[in-house]
Amino acid sequence: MNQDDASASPTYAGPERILSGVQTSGALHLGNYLGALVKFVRLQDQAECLFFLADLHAITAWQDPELMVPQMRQIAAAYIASGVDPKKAIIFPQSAVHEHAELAWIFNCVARVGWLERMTQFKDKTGKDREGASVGLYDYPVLQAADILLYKATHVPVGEDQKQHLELTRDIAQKFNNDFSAPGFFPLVEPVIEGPGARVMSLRDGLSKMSKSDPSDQSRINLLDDADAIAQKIRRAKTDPEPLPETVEDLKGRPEANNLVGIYAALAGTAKAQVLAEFGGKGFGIFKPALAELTVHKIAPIGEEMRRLMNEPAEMDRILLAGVEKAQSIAAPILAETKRLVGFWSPKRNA
Ligand code: AQP
Repeated sequence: MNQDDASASPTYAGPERILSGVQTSGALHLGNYLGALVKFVRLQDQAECLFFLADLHAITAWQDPELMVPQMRQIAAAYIASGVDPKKAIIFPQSAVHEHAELAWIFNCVARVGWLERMTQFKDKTGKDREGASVGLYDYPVLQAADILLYKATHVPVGEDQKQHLELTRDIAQKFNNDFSAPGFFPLVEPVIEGPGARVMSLRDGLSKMSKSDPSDQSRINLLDDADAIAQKIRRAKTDPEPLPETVEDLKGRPEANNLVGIYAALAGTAKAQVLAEFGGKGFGIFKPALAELTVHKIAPIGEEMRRLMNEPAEMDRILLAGVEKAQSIAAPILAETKRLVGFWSPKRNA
């Protein structure tokens, strides 16, 4: 990343800052790892990074109160076990920084209902039960905009499914800047979405996203799966009867093959074409064991390290508390300035 990347917002003159988060709504899977966590690790050396634990987002669907803290610590453990270094990046639970919810309310009054009506993730997640969904689930992308703009983040590493939400964040920033005559106050955020891990699909259906909420555990590789479970899920992954093609073009119309080749490429840090140069013409009887070996090699140690960290809650909480303090020191002045622009009373200013 270089300074030119910030040119998406020509009048924003602040520093580059990277922010992302993962919902604390269940065990993380390979899609979260490849779509988000590996990018966190890469980006932590390039700019100031904030990686939060999205517990306010998690409660848009029912969460057992007893499990909220263990689930949050589990996601923090996943960040650290994947290579996020708390000395380099700020890691914190979203709900511990109250400014997120406060800015979200202001943005609720900036965003338009028509914008939210177009969000496809809400439609995908609610299906036919729109009436029974929480208002929070509908409003989720506005809270996401607040998460990002509270820190004036310029870049957000996410999977492809979040692209539309980031466009909404840009719309909110632009409308706020215009409405309150504050050009460049909020930056126009850039998504960081690239590579074969940007959209990992279910192991049972190459047309559906790998997801925590899929009722079938066989559809995903969890970061806490042990080596045997990982190998077994890959062995049982849905495929077609043809051998792998020689070219990426020929993966079209073969969603399961395309997904497995994409997973291999993402884990190996290479391109699909490279994978096909090695495995093109070979059957899944050869490819699946190679993929299983690579996945076990990359993922099983992360699960082991997560288990170790989850057994050290005091150490985890020390990291999280330090993260909250750092996050709040950035967020509080930005929220105060936002409130001043909106015209709210402040004891310091209006005395
Ligand atoms: N299948 C995926 N492929 C690539 N990236 C993915 N992400 C999620 N699924 C995939 C990315 O992981 C980050 C954290 O996601 P999240 O947990 O905050 O929300 P989500 O996108 O709703 O994740 P899930 O697993 O699909 O959860 P449920 O089932 O609860 O909806 C994001 O960067 C996301 O892009």
